[in-house]
Amino acid sequence: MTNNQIITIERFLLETQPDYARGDLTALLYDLALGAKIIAAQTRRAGLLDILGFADNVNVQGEEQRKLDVFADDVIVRLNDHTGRLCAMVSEEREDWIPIPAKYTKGSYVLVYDPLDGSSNIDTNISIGTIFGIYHAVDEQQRGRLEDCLQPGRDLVAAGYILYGTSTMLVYSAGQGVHGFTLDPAWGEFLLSHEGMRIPETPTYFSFNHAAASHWSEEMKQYIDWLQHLDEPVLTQRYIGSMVADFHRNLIYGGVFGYPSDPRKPDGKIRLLYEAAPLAFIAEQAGGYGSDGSQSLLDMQPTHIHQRVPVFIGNRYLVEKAEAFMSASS
Ligand code: AFP
Repeated sequence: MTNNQIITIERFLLETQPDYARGDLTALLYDLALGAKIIAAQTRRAGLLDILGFADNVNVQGEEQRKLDVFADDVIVRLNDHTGRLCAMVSEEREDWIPIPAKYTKGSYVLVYDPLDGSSNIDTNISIGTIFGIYHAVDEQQRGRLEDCLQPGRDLVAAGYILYGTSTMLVYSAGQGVHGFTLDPAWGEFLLSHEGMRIPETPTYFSFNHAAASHWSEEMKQYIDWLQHLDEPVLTQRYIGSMVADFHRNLIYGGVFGYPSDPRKPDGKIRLLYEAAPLAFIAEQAGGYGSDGSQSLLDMQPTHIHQRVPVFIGNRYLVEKAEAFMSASS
């Protein structure tokens, strides 16, 4: 931990990033931290401002878009489209990938993000989050193309999430461990609070939406039964319905979060590019693992920016056990 030192995210990034990453990548992460502060401030006021309720449009997933989703998406684009650090972006809220306007210098990174995951929880005051992943452009000479956006999680340069909970936390990894920062609302600074995060070897939770149980495959039901009957350790069940919050709790206490496929949702619900892959990257950096039930989420080549994928993520042995059960169905 921090030895009682007060370390801001800015100082941590400047001092811990390797030399090659101290330019654009560090600045990009710092801009995302600024975006987190702006979104957190608006989230905190959601009950006060006329910000609750639905925007007029429906997003590409066919879901009703909450106004706060639109706000968060807009903040991230406006913070990043003109900095000369990115050549493309992908947002859950936009049908197509986002090119950098021709009037701005283009950079060599690609930002993929879900601006506000778990947004159906906003009006009940439950934790929500932002998820992001950062890639290098496939070809830095080009101006940004779809293929720069469609990269497997294994090629992520950095990934992270912001949790808007009882406090606001930013958790990220640039491939050298996972580090967490808590926003001090009085100072407006993210302070290092969780250095070198690791999933505890002994898990505590499993997190699945059991409302779908009657639609699960036999193998899936057997896996849940196995989780429910573990003796050592005995696991307990927690499910928020806001993946960042579920993932974060299981990162701190150990466990497995899953959103499997079923006949109604053959590919599950979670999006590969800007939800599953970034969280799988964090999980691996913290000693855990993310899988679609048969392979690492990080090894999957996305074919579509909004592709969905079944997800099992958390302690490695719990996720590998899911793979073992699921392999019986193939
Ligand atoms: P929303 O952003 O529409 O609230 O969806 C959030 C989410 O993709 C993910 O954060 C949750 O884990 C999952 O959906 C919950 O879905 P169910 O309500 O079907 O369990």
